[in-house]
Amino acid sequence: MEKNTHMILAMDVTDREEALKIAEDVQEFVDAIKVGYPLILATGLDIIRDLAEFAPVIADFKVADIPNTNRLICEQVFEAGADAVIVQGFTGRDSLDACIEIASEYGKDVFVVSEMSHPGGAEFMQPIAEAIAKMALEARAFGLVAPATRPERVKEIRKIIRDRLTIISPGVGAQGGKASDVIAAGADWVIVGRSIYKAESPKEAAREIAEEIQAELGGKN
Ligand code: O7E
Repeated sequence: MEKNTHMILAMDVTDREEALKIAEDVQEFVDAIKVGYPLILATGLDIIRDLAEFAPVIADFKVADIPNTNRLICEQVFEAGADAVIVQGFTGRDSLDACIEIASEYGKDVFVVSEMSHPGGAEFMQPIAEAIAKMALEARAFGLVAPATRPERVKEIRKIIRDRLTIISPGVGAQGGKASDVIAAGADWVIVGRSIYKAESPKEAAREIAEEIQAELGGKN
């Protein structure tokens, strides 16, 4: 995945035409589009290939099963045209290995969720986030998902993985996180959903966040 704009759009709309229109409008400001259950359940798996015309697609299925089932899910995801898949880390090393094995067969990437961005993410996931980060590092995942709502946690995760894995960070805008803060804390990409797709002009909203990120980086990317 290229790192130009440092932004990923979370496309959680449930209408195919709306999704395609937004993708076309904002493509210059995003490095990837994340799709998950809302859009795929509403429109079907083909939406992955349709959106891949505009940007690489990350399939957010938060895969969390036994190794064999994980393998079967990841095969379907990559056959459908996704460039990366998001998986949970709490199911353990064997389950993660199964996803990474299939991803490497297809030449694709795996992101592992360490700690989620909503308040409840601090209840059960935060205490195990560092262990998940270490496991993802050892298993050679491509990256981790860490919360933009808690930039200090992104910093902690960055210390563990150093520059060997990437970090994608949801929670900017609607959940209260600020793009420049989380980029400064060490995230490679912020994930933004509602602040873009619900804006009167998704394109202008995306432009504004992209400019905020570039100002933070000051040409460092
Ligand atoms: O709050 P929004 O509208 O900007 O959307 C955020 C998106 O990121 C949404 O799709 C949500 O499901 C996802 N997300 C979180 O908000 N918090 C998390 O901890 C994890 C995710 C997620 O996508 O996990 C994989 C990246």
